[in-house]
Amino acid sequence: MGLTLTEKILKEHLVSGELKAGNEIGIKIDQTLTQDATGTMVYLQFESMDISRIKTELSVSYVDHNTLQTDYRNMDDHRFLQSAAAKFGLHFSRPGNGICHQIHLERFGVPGKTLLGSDSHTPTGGGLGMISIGAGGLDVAAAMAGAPFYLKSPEVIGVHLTGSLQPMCSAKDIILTVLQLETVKGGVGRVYEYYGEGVKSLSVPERATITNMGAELGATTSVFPSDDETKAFLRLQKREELWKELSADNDAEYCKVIEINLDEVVPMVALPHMPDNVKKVSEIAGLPVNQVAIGSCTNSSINDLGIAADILDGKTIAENLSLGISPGSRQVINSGIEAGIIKKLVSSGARILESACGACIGMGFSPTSGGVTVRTFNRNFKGRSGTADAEVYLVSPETAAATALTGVITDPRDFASISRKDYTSFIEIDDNMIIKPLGETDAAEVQIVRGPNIKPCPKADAMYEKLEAPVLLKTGDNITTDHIMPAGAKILPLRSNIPEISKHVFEALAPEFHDKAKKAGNGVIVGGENYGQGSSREHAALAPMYLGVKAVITKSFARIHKANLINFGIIPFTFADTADYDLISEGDVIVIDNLREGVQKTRTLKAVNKSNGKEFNIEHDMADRQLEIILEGGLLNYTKSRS
Ligand code: MIC
Ligand code: SF4
Repeated sequence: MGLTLTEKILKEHLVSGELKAGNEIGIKIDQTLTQDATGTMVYLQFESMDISRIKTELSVSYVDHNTLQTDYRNMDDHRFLQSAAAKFGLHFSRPGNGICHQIHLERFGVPGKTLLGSDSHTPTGGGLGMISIGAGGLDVAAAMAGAPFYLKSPEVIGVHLTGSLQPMCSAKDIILTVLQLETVKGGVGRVYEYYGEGVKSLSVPERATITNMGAELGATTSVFPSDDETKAFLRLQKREELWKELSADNDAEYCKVIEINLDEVVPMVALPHMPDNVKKVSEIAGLPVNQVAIGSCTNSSINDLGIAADILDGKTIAENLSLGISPGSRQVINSGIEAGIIKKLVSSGARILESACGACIGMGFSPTSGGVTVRTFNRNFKGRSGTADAEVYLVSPETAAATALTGVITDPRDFASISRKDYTSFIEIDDNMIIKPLGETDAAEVQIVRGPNIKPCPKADAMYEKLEAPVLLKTGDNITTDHIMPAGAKILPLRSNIPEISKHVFEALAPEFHDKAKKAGNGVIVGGENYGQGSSREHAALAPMYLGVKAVITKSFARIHKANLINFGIIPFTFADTADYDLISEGDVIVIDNLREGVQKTRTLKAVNKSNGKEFNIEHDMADRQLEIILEGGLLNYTKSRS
């Protein structure tokens, strides 16, 4: 039987385990990326591993999230990251250079390689034919130290593309269509592999839009073949020598195949407050809009901005709204200036924001109270825009631009019929904002710069013999890491300071959480399905651990968050019978008598709700390696005790 492309790349990087869906495998990681909001913890953790230099082929530290700099803290983090990169042998992408995923695609991604990133949208690299996976920071630190990355061997879903996109329809509409079919938890434990005739009609940045937002499926990653389009993209980036052809075997078997005829794809929109709450744009056309934002790591290539500019050309945006543009990289800005795209955008009334995450993560450009904002981004979780009661709609650049002109949600096909032009000939390569790694001797002299807001990463306790702890919070389904550990302009500057950031855990959902946890000294969280979806931020495990959370019991978990919980010594249990979720209320005391012995001996443990006397079974599916990690109180303790 032939192999899928995913299997081929995984096989080539396999270090341990058997490539059989569900088994734990270890893979060699060729490249890593971090961004500043997760990066400070990564390098603090790497530093505590006492390894002088990274062991990967290439690692890049980007600054793109915390660039608002309302006080000293963000820039202190940037300086820490720059000095850590110099010390440990990384490339450093300076603030202003752009968003990590866009730059990595342009300047560093290589077909057939593995990339691990401390950001959930690392799968953007799948557009180039890489296996690119998002993970918690500690896993990325371990990979930089030369350790394999461990994951459940995924099932591979085939997405068979035929036909080609019609004018005013775009790659964003393809991934929104997939999200409508598969939902935000449909991809857990799976890789989405795109293939078929339709692939040829999509450029690498269009493919990257699809693999980027594949993160919203909960998928391990998404991947495209490496073909002539990939070669052309690498040629433009003056990196053609790194190209190689890659595809699945003709007789490869997928666990399921999704058929998409691109001729039939129409403009789609994700409604508040989930990326899978998808409808056709035509179904909600006419809804008044207060704000439009174009850009982010999902849709900010030169041709994305180009089509928006061509739609807006010579016109003025509607009076009732404001339009913001966040270009993906300096390369995009510069080529946009050369191509006249930026002039068209500015003339239409657009506000050019920094080439950074910005509005996508509530770092500025927050919408009006109760406002409707239409964005080309990838997440529309409640409150993420920085305005608690805003309604965020996710669309393509075509729909966003047409909407900006009419002031109401508009099907771009009703507005005009403009085909995407190819502006890539305006691209010029300039890496002067990427600082190259120092040689070993010079690196040894570097002193790491640490501002007063940078505090050490706390460690968890080894696992207790018995657990007796109150339920600090009971949540519903699809809780995101934005709910657990919010971002935004106020909280993001605290990412290097766990004692301070922990004051904001569950702030919007349960403002009393921090005080309650502190008072109780230990605790349990009870959750529904797909608990911890979204961002890879390990702070969503680290800060609850700091507050004494010992276990999370849910109906099911999202992949990255579950791994983060284990890395920080919190046990992820699921209900053996999901109906038992109803037996528990907030404030009840849960007792697990033989916790330490139990998790080692069996996958199913008995728990008692001391408050109502009811017994129920809970399960774990930790691999042996993960069990050892959890018994020792997390990956840092585990790594230390073995070095
Ligand atoms: C996001 O899009 O949610 C983020 C902000 O990029 C996060 C990383 C973080 O929280 O720092 C992600 O996607 O992992
Ligand atoms: Fe940045 Fe938004 Fe992309 Fe996350 S999703 S990396 S916040 S642009």
